[in-house]
Amino acid sequence: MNTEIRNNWTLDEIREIYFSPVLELMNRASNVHAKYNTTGEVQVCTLLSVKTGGCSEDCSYCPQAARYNTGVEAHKLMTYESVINNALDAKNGGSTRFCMGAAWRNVRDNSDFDNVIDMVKGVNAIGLEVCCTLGMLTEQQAQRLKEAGLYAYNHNLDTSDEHYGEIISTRTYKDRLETLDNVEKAGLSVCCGGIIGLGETDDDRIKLLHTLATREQHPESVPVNALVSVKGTPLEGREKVQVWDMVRMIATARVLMPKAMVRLSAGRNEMNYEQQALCFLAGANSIFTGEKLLTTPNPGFDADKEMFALLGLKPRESFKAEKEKEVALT
Ligand code: SAM
Ligand code: DTB
Ligand code: SF4
Repeated sequence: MNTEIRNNWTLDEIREIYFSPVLELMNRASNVHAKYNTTGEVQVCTLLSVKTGGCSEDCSYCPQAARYNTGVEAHKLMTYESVINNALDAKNGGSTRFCMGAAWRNVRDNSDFDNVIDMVKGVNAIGLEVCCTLGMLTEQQAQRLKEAGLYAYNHNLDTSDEHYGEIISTRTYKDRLETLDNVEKAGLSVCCGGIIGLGETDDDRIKLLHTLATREQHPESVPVNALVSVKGTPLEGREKVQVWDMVRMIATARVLMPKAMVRLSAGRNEMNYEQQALCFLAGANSIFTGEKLLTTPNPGFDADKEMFALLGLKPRESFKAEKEKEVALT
């Protein structure tokens, strides 16, 4: 089996992988995972919404868009102290990556951004890998985040270019791709994935994976989210994503992007341990833990500790990729 790292996948090749019988697909993904990564090792990340609600965008899945009545109130940016306290709790709970999210369309060069820069410095000083997801960015803003010690930037493409307009009208796919380029130019790791359950076809999922897997550099991490269908959003009442769809998406991502951290992201609250185990077998090696994602419920540290013990999973240490690079150079 050919398991070299490739950036020239064709849509047909991806279709063949995606549509293969699910157990064969899982087996293939497991083999790729074992070749490139430490199986059974899972990165534990914590999310914190540092600026919640009141967003001007119209992302139809999002409880934080100001135009939908979802019950999520708009808040100001959190204080430095409370962010640092949350980061310390996350570290004590076993997290190694801390991701700060803001309900912004894009970053502006104002005092809020100055404060986020300080938060990045503070969380970095605690020894956590720091990630931010703040909306669209210029190259200069990405550079400032990098200088402050940011490790990764999350910016999802969500779905295919073709389906994007059905989900969001206030920005384009091209806008998202530009931010990803700016993030890369600043030397930050890219965290980029999508959501399933948005009414997309299998081909939309395949096209999203194609866009990610044919980037010159595969994203360092690829979050696979199942839609959390929130009351008041246009996607309220959507059918729950089937676990086999998650498995297919995760396994295909693993085969295409062998070294990426494939993150079993939103949707875990509706999954039992057995279903999550299938996702780990399919090559997922990262989760968000803590009782909340940004605004919706998520399994807490204790439930995840129990699952780790039950499945024999081990949390991945922080900055592991960097440490391995250093060892290789000495
Ligand atoms: N405002 C920034 C942006 O849109 O890039 C950052 C925060 S935004 C909430 C981060 C990501 O969360 C979105 O790109 C989307 O992929 C995911 N997300 C938001 N609402 C979701 C939901 N209801 N279900 C699953 N994923 C969701
Ligand atoms: C990602 O791909 N999923 C996370 C993180 N990146 C920022 C966010 C999920 C949000 C789910 C809805 C909510 O909690 O508001
Ligand atoms: Fe705003 Fe981000 Fe939510 Fe879209 S996903 S409405 S940009 S917070």
